[in-house]
Amino acid sequence: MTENPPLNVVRAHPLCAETPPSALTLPQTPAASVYVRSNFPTPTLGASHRVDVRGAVQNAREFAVAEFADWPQHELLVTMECAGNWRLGMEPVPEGEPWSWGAVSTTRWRGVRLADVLAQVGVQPDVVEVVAIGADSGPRDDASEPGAVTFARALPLDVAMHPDTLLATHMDGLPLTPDHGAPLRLVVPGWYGMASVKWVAALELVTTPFTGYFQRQRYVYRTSNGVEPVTRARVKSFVVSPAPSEGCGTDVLLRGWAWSGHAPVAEVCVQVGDGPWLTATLAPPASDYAWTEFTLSLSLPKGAITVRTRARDAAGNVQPERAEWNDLGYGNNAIRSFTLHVAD
Ligand SMILES: Nc1nc2c(c(=O)[nH]1)N[C@H]1C(S)=C(S)[C@@H](COP(=O)(O)O)O[C@H]1N2
Ligand SMILES: [Mo]
Repeated sequence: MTENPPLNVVRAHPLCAETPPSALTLPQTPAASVYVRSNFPTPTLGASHRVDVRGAVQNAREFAVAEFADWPQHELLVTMECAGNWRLGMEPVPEGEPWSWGAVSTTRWRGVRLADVLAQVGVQPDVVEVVAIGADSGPRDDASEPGAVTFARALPLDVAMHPDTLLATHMDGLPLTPDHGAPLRLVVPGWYGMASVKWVAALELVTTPFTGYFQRQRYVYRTSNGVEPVTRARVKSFVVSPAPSEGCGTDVLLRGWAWSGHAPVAEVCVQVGDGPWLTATLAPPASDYAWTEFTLSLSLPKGAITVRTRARDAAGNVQPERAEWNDLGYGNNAIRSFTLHVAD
C-alpha cells in the first residue's frame, strides 16, 4: 500500500497544494497536511524579522516578531478555506488554480491579537481599514500592468480590532513553517483565506479604502452584474466518510463537515437518490470557528447511489443548487453531489 501524501500538489511553484481526502476525515488537520495557497515564491524571513506599523497612527513603530512571545497569547481552532476551493466544480471552469475539494483545513493557531498591536501605536479616529502587506511579490497573473505587485489585503477596522483576529506565530504549538507564513501571519477567522495575509512585513492604517491589486482585481466576485468583494466564507458541507472511492456496505454512518463564516451551522440535510431530505445530527463544534461534524445512519440500496448534503447556517444562508458563476471562480458552495458504490 502506498502512504497517503501529506498534500496533493496543484501547482509546485509557487506552492498550491490541497489537504488530501484522508486528512479531511480528521477534526483537526495535521500540520503537514494543511493546504497551502501562495501567489508568489515563499520569502525567507529570519528570526530577527520586524513588522513596520505605520500610516494613520499616533506613534508609528516597528515590532520585532520575537517580542510578541512576551505578550498575552491567544489560541484558536479555525477552519480556513480558500475562496477558490471547488473551482473545478463550476461550469465552465473559470481561470485560476484548479482546486478540487481540499483547499480547506482546520488548524490551531496561536499568536497575539492584532488589536493589541494597534493599541500600542494608537489608531487615529479617521482610520477605515488596516492593510496587511506581505513580504512576497511577483507579476500580476492578468499581466494588467508590468512589474511586480506585493501581496497586500485590507481589513475593515472593526474586523481588525476583533479580539479573535490574530497575528499568529504558531500552528499546532510549533513556529509557523515557511509556506504558512513564518514568522508572522494574520488569521482572520470566518473569512476566506485570502484575508489571512502570510509573511506580514507591514501594517498600514489608512483613511480611504485600499485599492490594491489583490483587493480590487483579485478576490472579487466579478459577474455581469458587477463586482463584489470576497469576504466571509459561504456556508458549505461535504461528506468525508464513507469515501466515495472506497465503496461501502448497505448500513453506513455518513459523516462530514459543515461550516459558514457568517453564523453557526444550524442544520445539515442529506438526500439519497431522489429521496426526501433527511436531517443529520450535528455535534457541537470544537470552537466558534471550527467546522461542525454531522452524522446520519443510513440503510442504502445496493448499487451506485447519489448522495447530496445541504447545510444552513443560523443567519439563514443555505447552500444553493448552483453557486453564481463568476469570472475568477470564487465561493463555489453549491450542494455537492457524489456517488457511493454500495455492496454487501
Ligand atoms: N502574503 C501572502 N499571504 C497570503 C497569500 C499569499 O499568496 N501571500 N495567499 C492567501 C490565500 S489566497 C489563502 S487561501 C491563504 C492560505 O494560507 P495557507 O497557505 O497557510 O493555507 O493565505 C493567504 N495569505
Ligand atoms: Mo485563497
